[in-house]
Amino acid sequence: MKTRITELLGIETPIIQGGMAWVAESHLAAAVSAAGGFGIIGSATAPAEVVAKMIKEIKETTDKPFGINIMLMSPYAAEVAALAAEEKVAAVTTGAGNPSQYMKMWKDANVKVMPVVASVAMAKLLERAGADAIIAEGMESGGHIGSTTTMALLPQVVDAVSVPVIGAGGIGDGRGVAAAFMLGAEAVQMGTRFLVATEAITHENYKNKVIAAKDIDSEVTGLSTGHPVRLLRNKMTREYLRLEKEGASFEELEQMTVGSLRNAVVDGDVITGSVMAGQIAGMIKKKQTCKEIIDELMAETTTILSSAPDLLK
Ligand code: TUI
Repeated sequence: MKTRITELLGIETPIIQGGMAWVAESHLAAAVSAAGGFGIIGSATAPAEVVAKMIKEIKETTDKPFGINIMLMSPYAAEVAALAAEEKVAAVTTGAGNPSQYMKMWKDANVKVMPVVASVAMAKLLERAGADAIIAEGMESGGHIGSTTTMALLPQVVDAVSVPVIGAGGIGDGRGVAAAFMLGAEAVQMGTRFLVATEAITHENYKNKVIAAKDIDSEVTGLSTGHPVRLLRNKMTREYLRLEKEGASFEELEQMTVGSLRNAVVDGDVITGSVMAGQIAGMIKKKQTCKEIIDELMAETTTILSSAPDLLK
């Protein structure tokens, strides 16, 4: 498939891996890029030196293009943003905020900029600021989310901007990829499907919890504090939601989750840790390599798109 996004990034398949905190390190990103997609290092709250090491590792593994996700709430966002420009990575994606202040630095270094947005207003603002593409992420996603679904958000963002749009949130297989294309997307970004990839360093307990999840097994915490986060239900989410209902303060709630994502991803604590995952977790049944995932997605997508005219018969 050839779209403005595959051309912009120099990739073979329009599949971008989400920049998942703690999960999206060099092994996963390299495997996705090597398989023809676009791998992304999720810098999350890591300092620049840690991200620099991951960039070095990925460059030693593959010559294919890859990107860096910058989580704008990180205390290290500015130094990682500068590192992305110095290293001239193919593209940066940003999340959880407005990256306008870094835009000139990235453009000057010829780094493509693809901010994640959860609203039309932010998409328009960032197109004006120079974004090369927009990632429209619906609330079906895992982690930090907005409040609109992919089905509703994606076509509205496509109508509002002229740069190419990438659909994200709730896409788990080729049916979801084809649907995103029908809504006007020129690529998709997927996180949850890659959480369980063979190459992902995600702890086996975490992978097994995603595989065991059913359709209704995610919860959204933090709605009362303005920081909504989607995770799979466990002891931590039950306790968090109970405290939230009782009117606990932001600080008290924050205290509960400090280090909890690392505890789940790295140490496998899926009981009191944060098991971030999207609503399509219920569709994920097995662990596969990134190449198997990408090949399967593209085979399903092309079958669906080429049989679409049958619907008119
Ligand atoms: O960023 C994400 N997903 C994430 S970041 C993350 S790390 C984290 N860890 C613990 C607690 C909270 C976060 C886990 N998952 N997705 C991209 C995304 N960006 N979704 C929504 C947005 C967004 C929201 C508001 C983008 C821009 C925005 O603008 C608000 C403003 O006016 O600045």
